[in-house]
Amino acid sequence: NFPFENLYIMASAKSAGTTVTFKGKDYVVEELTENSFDKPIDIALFSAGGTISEKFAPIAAAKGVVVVDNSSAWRMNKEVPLVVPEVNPEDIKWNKGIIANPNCSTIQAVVPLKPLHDKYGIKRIVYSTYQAVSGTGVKGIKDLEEGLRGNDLNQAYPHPIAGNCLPHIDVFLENGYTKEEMKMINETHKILGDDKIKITATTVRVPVFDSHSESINIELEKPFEIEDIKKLLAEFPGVVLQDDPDNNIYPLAREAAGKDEVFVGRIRRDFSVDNGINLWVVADNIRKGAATNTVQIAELLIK
Ligand code: 3JN
Repeated sequence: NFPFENLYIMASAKSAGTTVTFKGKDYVVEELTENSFDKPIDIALFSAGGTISEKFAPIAAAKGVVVVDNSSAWRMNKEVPLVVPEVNPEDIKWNKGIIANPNCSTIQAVVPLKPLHDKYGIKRIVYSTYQAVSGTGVKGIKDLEEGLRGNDLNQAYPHPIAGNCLPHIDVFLENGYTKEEMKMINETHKILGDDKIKITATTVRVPVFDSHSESINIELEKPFEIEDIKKLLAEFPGVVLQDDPDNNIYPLAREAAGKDEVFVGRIRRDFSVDNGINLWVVADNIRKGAATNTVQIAELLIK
């Protein structure tokens, strides 16, 4: 239900001429060129990879368009706000024409972390992710579909994904981490506006089609009561508490798929440290992890 007068769909020359139907109307896909933003466009939602964003976001911004960009190209740029609307909506005010949408794994993590950081102060975070193949795109989905039929394609990943867990998302860096792990660490610091938080991450691809799941271990500065944490999370916008282990209720990837919220459960004390807590956090990586968050940013811009 996003309000608009005109909608233009742009893509590479390969897709130009095809049609996209939105709200009962057909739109012909146009080729994206340097002149595309000469039209009276207020907001552009970019999701065509970092190379396209690097080139075309500044062109659009120079013409008065506000770009909401889903790639990692601009996320850590000091001139570009990195926004999750439930967490740091105020940061959109200092945009200079480009606003970055965080990585899917970061978005769903920072939503429940925000109220904890505000009330108790976060000292350290340990992220362990269980990420769906849809995060890789069509090839990832095909590898899992075919792999489940006993036919390992290995087109998206260096190893079979069916029946496996691959501790390898995006490329390996010199420090031994993957780029996905470093995205989670760096983006969390920027969104929460606090570089002092100690963070480590292990990101893992699992044979799940939709929704990323995350185990988040947190050390807080101040003591807390578990019931207060549950209440705080239940009341936070965008969070749905699913925490009733006696009735086998906890967040699940298949249930989160197709939904816009972040689901949180298995909330329990980490007895191994002072003020430690564990959360299990699940969200649709394509919705809240990408599209929903982008549209929420555009809605904030209109407001
Ligand atoms: O693998 C996932 O689950 C998330 C993938 C994200 C991704 C894939 C290719 C390029 C990104 C991202 O959003 O960080 C990028 C990128 O723009 O760097």
